[in-house]
Amino acid sequence: MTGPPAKGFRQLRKEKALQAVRSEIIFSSEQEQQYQTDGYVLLGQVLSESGLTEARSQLDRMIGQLHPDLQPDEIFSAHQMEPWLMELISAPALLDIVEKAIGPNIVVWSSHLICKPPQTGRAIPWHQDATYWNIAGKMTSIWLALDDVDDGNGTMYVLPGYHTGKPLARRDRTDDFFDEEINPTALPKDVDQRQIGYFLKAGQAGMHHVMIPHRSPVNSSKDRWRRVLVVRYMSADGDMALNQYPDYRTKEMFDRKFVLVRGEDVLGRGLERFQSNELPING
Ligand SMILES: O=C(O)CCC(=O)C(=O)O
Repeated sequence: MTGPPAKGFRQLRKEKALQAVRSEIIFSSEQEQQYQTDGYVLLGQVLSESGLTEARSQLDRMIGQLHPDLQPDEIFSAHQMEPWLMELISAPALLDIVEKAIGPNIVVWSSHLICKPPQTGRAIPWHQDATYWNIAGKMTSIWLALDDVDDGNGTMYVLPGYHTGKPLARRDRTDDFFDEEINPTALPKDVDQRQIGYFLKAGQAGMHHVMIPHRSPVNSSKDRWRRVLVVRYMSADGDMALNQYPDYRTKEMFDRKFVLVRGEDVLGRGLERFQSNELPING
């Protein structure tokens, strides 16, 4: 049983005059510079009020359908089966920002809904994404809060300026979810002072570089969820690396699909193309 088919924002838009991603997000040259220098940048309010309400309700439906063996922080690449998510992550206003980071030919490489329930939401140790993924090429992640997030409910922390050097030394962990972490001796001694927390309101987002060290604590709050969508975008000429993920509803494995959401399939790989229909409501 997987429940009724999910609708896309496209269909919901017709029904409810919905525009999920605000078309007037500003991404200034100072923000672009900050991304280059620090390896992350905050983007302000990305979702419209109606977009946030709709995304939360879709996500709650999905969490209700979650396979009992999976945790709510293990919903991988659900945009491949959830049209609303595919449309959200390919909204032109978001891609305009992603383009500043990785160029004009953009593939959705994966997405991850990392939802931490109150009291039980897990920590993620310091790590650099690229060292896990066996990829090469320009890549960036949009981190979108669907709840207000802070230290208490397990937000993310980044270590600015550490995305340009060699990968930091790692050590093994005995944990299925995260089997490696940056060795604490490779982090600066004053990491607690240097780290920057994403203390965001629901609907706000940040963008982080694939090599920036980052982590998140447990959700220690009594009753606040931490629901976050992370989307990984890669330049269409990148080295993409095959992978499989469990379907969040059935645990059946499916192949990661590389979806071209802007620009050209420059290496002629036969990438599937998806074009968002999201336009301003009055457009
Ligand atoms: O959101 C988090 O808790 C961590 C996110 C993360 O590890 C990532 O975006 O790569």
